[in-house]
Amino acid sequence: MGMAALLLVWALLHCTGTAVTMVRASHAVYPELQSLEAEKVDETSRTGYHFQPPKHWINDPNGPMYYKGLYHLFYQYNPKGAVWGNIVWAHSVSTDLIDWTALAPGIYPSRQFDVKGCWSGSATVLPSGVPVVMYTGIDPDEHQVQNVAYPKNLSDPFLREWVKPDYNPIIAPDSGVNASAFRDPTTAWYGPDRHWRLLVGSKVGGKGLAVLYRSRDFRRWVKAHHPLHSGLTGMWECPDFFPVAVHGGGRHYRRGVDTAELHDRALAEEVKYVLKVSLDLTRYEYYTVGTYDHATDRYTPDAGFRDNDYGLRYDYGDFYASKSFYDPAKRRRVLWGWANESDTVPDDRRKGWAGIQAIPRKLWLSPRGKQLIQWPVEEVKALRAKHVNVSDKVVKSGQYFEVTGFKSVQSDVEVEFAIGDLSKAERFNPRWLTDPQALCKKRGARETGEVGPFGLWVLAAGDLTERTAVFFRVFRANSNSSSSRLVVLMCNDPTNSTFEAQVYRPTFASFVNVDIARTKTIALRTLIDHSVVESFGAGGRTCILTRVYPKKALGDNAHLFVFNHGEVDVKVTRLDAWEMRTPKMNAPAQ
Ligand code: DQQ
Repeated sequence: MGMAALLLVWALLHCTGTAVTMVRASHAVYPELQSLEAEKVDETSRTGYHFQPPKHWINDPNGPMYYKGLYHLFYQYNPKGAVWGNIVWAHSVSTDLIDWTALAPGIYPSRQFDVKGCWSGSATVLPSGVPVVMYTGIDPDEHQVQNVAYPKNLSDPFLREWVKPDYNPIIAPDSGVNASAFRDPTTAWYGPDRHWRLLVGSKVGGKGLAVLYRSRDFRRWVKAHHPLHSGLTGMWECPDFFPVAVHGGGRHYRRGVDTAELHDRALAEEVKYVLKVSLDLTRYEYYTVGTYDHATDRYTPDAGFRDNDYGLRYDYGDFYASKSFYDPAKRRRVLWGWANESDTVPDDRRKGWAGIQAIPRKLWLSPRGKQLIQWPVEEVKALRAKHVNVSDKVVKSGQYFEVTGFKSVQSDVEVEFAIGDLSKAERFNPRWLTDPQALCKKRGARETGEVGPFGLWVLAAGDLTERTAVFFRVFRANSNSSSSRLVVLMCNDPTNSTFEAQVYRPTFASFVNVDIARTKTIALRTLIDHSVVESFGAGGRTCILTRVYPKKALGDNAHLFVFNHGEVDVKVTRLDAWEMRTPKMNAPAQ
């Protein structure tokens, strides 16, 4: 059963007395709850340094951009309640991606072409420097149409007011398009033929589509004869298409490339392209890296990238509807993604809020071009406060220790493990290759092994009755041969994260693309923030975000441990952990 179906069943089981229907947006809809204002905000599990508004429901990040010294983040928001509905583009600004100021919603239903909702979309900064947002409006017939909006006052760096031209919608579903599956326009790019291009997510039957449109003037858009790409994975939401620098291209490969530079021929030699889609059916995303032919408008994933449900993901946990943008101030590509709650709808009503954004991540192509790498933006380090350190500490088989002297409930932890004897790694069954999540469930943190499980218990009660495990396990792909390959599994196991029985607690996992036989070490960075555990394995090669709701491991009662349930000893070569300060998180503008 897919994740969406599971969530629906789970919602039905746990929301007795609450009418639930699935609408075409694929978010669960609770008509009688969506306009019930939060009476109070329960702070118990609220995050400290992850992006969230003071109350109510949020989902997808929209139209991120940098303009006149400010980072802008819009996001899907219900101003009236803690469940999905009444969707507007809430708007926040920041000088550093850390401290955020809340402005009034930027885009909200006001015209026929968006009267029933302003859904996801993107920003494009035109060569003239004018930013445009393109978004999906829901019209009176509940058709999904694409609209543009321009800033009212270009000299206002806050871009507070947006004007929707009368000529909207600029793209309406034609007869060949499913009008209830036609949404989430991308940032536009400019081709050598002087045409703008953009993608709209859609589907035909079971096939997901990135429908391509072209325009000379950003006003009249014409559908191309073929989509940029498609796949048999159901509806494609929130497509994202952008260039990434390749290693050895002469410039620094970690730098970002602007979509607006796509037509630059010299640069074209030095870039690959990323196509990411969000799968409505499973609520997971996947991406491929490939080549894009400007002349034919064809995108071809490179060999080795699985172009289906088993494809690579930015994040193997709770991370959806993501969107990247090019940051000209630091010449980097930055990725935003929405992390939904894993608690129940009654919990969200009681809390008065639901949803956060993951920490913005810098994203680049790995040196060999085999995957993307992500790392929390460097600005996050400015939040680091009290620091503790552990070095060269051996964790013997079956042992664990607590990292003391700091408060870990809101912290940033970097640790490196050295493995004593890799020759003892357990045999890997090739059947596991396609389903690391099932493997993690089968071999959870409590299952002892040979090399691993070892890792962190975070948001743990002092007596360990509550704990979330982030850990590694190493396997040997071919038992007796000296040429056998080692397979590293990274897992997130929240099975024991809370006493609260109703909470959804999936294990999340993926394999980590590292040559551990050579390095003999593996690194982990985990951002812990009350109800979110956001982990970056092997320098950002594998990322897993999970939401957890401890009852006991709260505030000063939340502890951090290092554990080793493998037969083989591991050594913590270094562990650095910092308490994290709370930034200004969406205080209203004065
Ligand atoms: N959320 C938006 C849609 C998008 C979906 C509606 C993805 O535009 O397809 O809130 O989470």
